[in-house]
Amino acid sequence: MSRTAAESAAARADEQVADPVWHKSACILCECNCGLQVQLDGRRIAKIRGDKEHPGSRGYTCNKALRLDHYQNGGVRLTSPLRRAADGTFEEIDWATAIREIAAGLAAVRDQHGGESVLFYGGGGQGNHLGGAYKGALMAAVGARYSSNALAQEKTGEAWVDAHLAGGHTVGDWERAEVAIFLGKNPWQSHGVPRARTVLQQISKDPARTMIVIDPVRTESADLADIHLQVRPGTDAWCLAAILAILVGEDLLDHDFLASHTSGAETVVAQVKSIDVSAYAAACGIAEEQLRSAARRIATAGSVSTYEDLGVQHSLNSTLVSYLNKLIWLLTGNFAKPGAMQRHSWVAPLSKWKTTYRTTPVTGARMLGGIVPCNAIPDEILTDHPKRFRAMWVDSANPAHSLADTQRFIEAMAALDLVVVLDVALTETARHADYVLPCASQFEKWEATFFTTEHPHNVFQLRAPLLDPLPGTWTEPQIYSAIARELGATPARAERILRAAAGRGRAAYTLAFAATAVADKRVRGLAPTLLYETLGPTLPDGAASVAILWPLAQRVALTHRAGMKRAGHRSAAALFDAMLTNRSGVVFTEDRPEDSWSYVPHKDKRIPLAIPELLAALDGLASGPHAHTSAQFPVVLMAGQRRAESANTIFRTTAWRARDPEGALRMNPADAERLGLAAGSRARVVTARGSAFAVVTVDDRYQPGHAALPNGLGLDLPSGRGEDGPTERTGVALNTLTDGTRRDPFAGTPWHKHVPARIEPA
Ligand SMILES: Nc1nc2c(c(=O)[nH]1)N[C@H]1C(S)=C(S)[C@@H](COP(=O)(O)OP(=O)(O)OC[C@H]3O[C@@H](n4cnc5c(=O)[nH]c(N)nc54)[C@H](O)[C@@H]3O)O[C@H]1N2
Ligand SMILES: Nc1nc2c(c(=O)[nH]1)N[C@H]1C(S)=C(S)[C@@H](COP(=O)(O)OP(=O)(O)OC[C@H]3O[C@@H](n4cnc5c(=O)[nH]c(N)nc54)[C@H](O)[C@@H]3O)O[C@H]1N2
Ligand code: SF4
Ligand SMILES: [Mo]
Repeated sequence: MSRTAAESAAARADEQVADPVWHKSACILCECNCGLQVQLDGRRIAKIRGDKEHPGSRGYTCNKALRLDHYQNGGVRLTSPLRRAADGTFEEIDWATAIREIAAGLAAVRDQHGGESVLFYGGGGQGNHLGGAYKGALMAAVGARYSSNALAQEKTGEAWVDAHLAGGHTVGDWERAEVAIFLGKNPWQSHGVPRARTVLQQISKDPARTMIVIDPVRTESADLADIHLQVRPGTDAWCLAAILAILVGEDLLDHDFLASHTSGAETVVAQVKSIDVSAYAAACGIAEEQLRSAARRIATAGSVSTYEDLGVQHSLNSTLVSYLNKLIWLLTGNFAKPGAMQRHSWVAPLSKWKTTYRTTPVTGARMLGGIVPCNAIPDEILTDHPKRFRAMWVDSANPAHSLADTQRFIEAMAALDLVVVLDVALTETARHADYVLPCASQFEKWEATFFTTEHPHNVFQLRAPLLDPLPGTWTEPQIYSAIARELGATPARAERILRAAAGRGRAAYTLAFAATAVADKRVRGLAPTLLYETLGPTLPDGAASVAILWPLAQRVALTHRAGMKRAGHRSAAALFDAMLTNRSGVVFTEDRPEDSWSYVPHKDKRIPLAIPELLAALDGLASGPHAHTSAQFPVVLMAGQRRAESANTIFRTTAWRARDPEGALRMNPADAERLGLAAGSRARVVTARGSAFAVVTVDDRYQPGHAALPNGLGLDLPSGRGEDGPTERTGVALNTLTDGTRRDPFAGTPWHKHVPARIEPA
C-alpha cells in the first residue's frame, strides 16, 4: 500500500509511535528483488519480512534483506547539490543553479566537440531502474551516442553468444530442471535464481535430480551438489571443451533436436571431435572419469538448465566459455522444453542482443550489447585523439570503485571537461565529480527493476515510496527532465498537445503521442521526459515517474501478447493498471516452454550453432596457456567473491556487516602455513598494479595457489561528521589491485576472478 500524504504527515507528527502498518516493498540488494513487507518507525525501516504474496519470491528472503535500514539510514546522505570550487573542495549550491550550470556545461561540450563526446555511465543498480529509463531523453537532448554500465564488465560476452544462438537472453527453468548446472556461480550466496537456497536444497534432496557445480572452490552450493567439478581456476574452457568432446565421442547428442531445430551442427561436431579429452581433463585438473560421468548425466537427463556467472564471466576465455556452455545444452537438445533453457519476455530489455556491434570512437573496441566495455573507458579518455570522451554522466553507479584499475579511472575522470554524478551519497566516484546531484533513496520514490527474466511466470513489481524524499533531494526523472528542458530540447508544441491529450484519458493520449511523434522528430528521443511531464501528472499518488511504464506495457502487449493474456491481462491498458496498483508485483507473462521458439528471431527458427570466430578460439585452446601466474605472482586472486556479508557498494556503512567486518582474505591452509600466515594475521596482497593489506582466514575449501577477497569492500566512508570530511577505508578496494588491460579479447570484460598476485606476511 502506498503511503498517502496524510499518513506521512501523521508519521512526522509523532516520530516516536511505530507505524503498525506493513508496507509492501522489495529488496534492492540483488537482481532477485525479493518482495518485502516493512514496518516504519518514523524514517526508520524498523521491521522487515518476506512478502508471501510476491509471485516470484513468495515470502523468501536471505539474511541481507533484514539489514536494509542500513541503506536508508546507515550512511551519510547528500542533501544539497555540490559544485567543485576552484580550490578543489565542494560547495553547496541550490538546485536552480545546479541545473543551469550543468546544462550549460553539457551544451558547451556538445557545441565544441559534439554530443557523442559525452559518455553516460550507469542508470540503475540492483534495485533501481525506473530513473535510468529517463536517461535516454537527456542523451537525445545532448546528442550522445555512447553509454556503458556494469553489464559491460560481466554479461556482454554472453549476450553476444546468445544473440548468435537463440537470438536473445536465455534462462533456466530451475523449479523443474532434472539436471541443474552452476558454472562459476554460487547461488547459495549470490542468488540470481529466485528463492535460491530453497531451490538448491530441493534439487539436492531429490534423488531423481542432479546438481553439477563447476567451481575451483568447494562453495556452499558445491556442498549441496551431486557432482562438483573442482576446476583449476581459469581453466573452464578446457573443462567444457572436454565435456563437449565426450558428448560427441560417446555419441550422446540429441540428433532429432539437431536435425529439426539447428543448423551447422556438423561443423561444430567435426571440430569438437579432434579434442584430446585426456589432455584437456589434465589441463583443468579434473579426472577424466568424473568428466565422463558428468557428460553422461547431462546427456541422459530429461532436462538440463545452466547458469553461468562471474566465476567464468570474470575469468579467462570468458566469451568462449559462454559459447561452450551453450553448446552443451544445445547439442543435448535442452531448449524450449520443461526444465530446460528458455527464451523469455521482458518489460524492458536490459541490453541489446545483437550479433552486430558498433566500436568505440578511439580504440575501436567492440561494443557488444550496444555498450562501451568498462575496461576500455579510460583508454577512450586518456589520449589526444580528437574523438575522445570529454564529459561523463554517472547515475546509480560507483565506477571509480567498481571498474578495473581505480587509479587510471580516476586519472581519466580528471582529464574530462565535465563530470556529473547522481547518487544518494558522496561515493568514491562522486568525490571526483564537478557536480554531485543528491537523489531521493530507493525507498523515497517510485521504483522498479527490469530484471524481468523468469520463466514460466515472469514477474514485475512496481514499488511505491515508503517515505517522502529527504529534503534537498530530487528523483532522477525530475533531474533528467529539468536538464533536458534547460537545454531547450523539450518540443514545446508537442508538449502542449500531449498535456491536453492526457486530460482526455490514456487512449486519447496514446493516439496523440503517435501523431506528435510523426509530426516532430524530436518527440521519440525525448519521449521519456515528455511522458513524465505530460502523462505523469495524471497518475495517482505522485507516481509521475511511472509514466514510462505506459509505452512499456504497450511493448509487452505487442511482443508477448499470448503470454500476457495467459497471465490474465487482456490489453496493454489492463496490464498497466495491474502494474500500477498491485503492490506485491504482477506476473506479466505466463509462458509455456514451447513458446521459447516464438522468441527466436531467426527466419527459419533454426539455431545456428557455428560461430566461426569462437570456433577458432576453441582451436586455440590446444596451444593456449592454462594459467597466467608467474614466479613473481604465483597466486590466482579472486578479486570479488560474493559472500553473506557483501552487497556491491549499496550499503555505505560497515555496521551492517555482523561478521567478517574487514572482508578476510581466504586461502588454503597449506599456502598459509608455507607463508607463515596464521588465521587472523595480516597479509599483504601484491599485484602488478598495487598492494593492500587484509586479514587472513584459512579454509580448505580453497585450492592451493588460489585466494579470495570479497566484493564491495574498501569504501572510503566519512570518519567524522560531514560528508566532505576525512574518510576511513575498511577492507580492500579491489580495483586498486586490478589491471584494465587484463580482459577478454572479444567482449573486453575484465578478468577480476583471475588476478595474478603475491601474498606475503604484513
Ligand atoms: N551476497 C551478495 N550477493 C550478490 C552480490 C553481492 O555483492 N553480494 N552481487 C550481485 C551481482 S552484481 C552479481 S553479478 C552476482 C554474481 O554472482 P556469482 O557469480 O555467483 O558470484 P561470485 O562469488 O563473484 O562468483 C561465483 C563463483 O565463481 C567461482 N570462481 C572463481 N574463479 C572461477 C573459475 O576460474 N572458474 C569457475 N568455474 N568458477 C570460478 C567462485 O569460487 C565463486 O563461487 O551476485 C549478485 N549477488
Ligand atoms: N574487482 C571487481 N570489480 C567488480 C566486481 C568484482 O567482482 N570484482 N563486480 C562487478 C559487478 S558484477 C558489478 S554489477 C559492479 C557493481 O558496481 P556498480 O555498477 O558501480 O554499482 P554498485 O556498487 O551497485 O553501486 C550502486 C551505486 O548506486 C548508488 N545508489 C543507491 N541508490 C540510489 C538511488 O536511488 N539513486 C542513485 N542515483 N544512486 C543510488 C549507491 O550509493 C552506489 O554508489 O561492480 C563490478 N566490479
Ligand atoms: S536474495 Fe537476498 S539479497 Fe537478493 S533480493 Fe532476495 S533478500 Fe535481497
Ligand atoms: Mo553484477
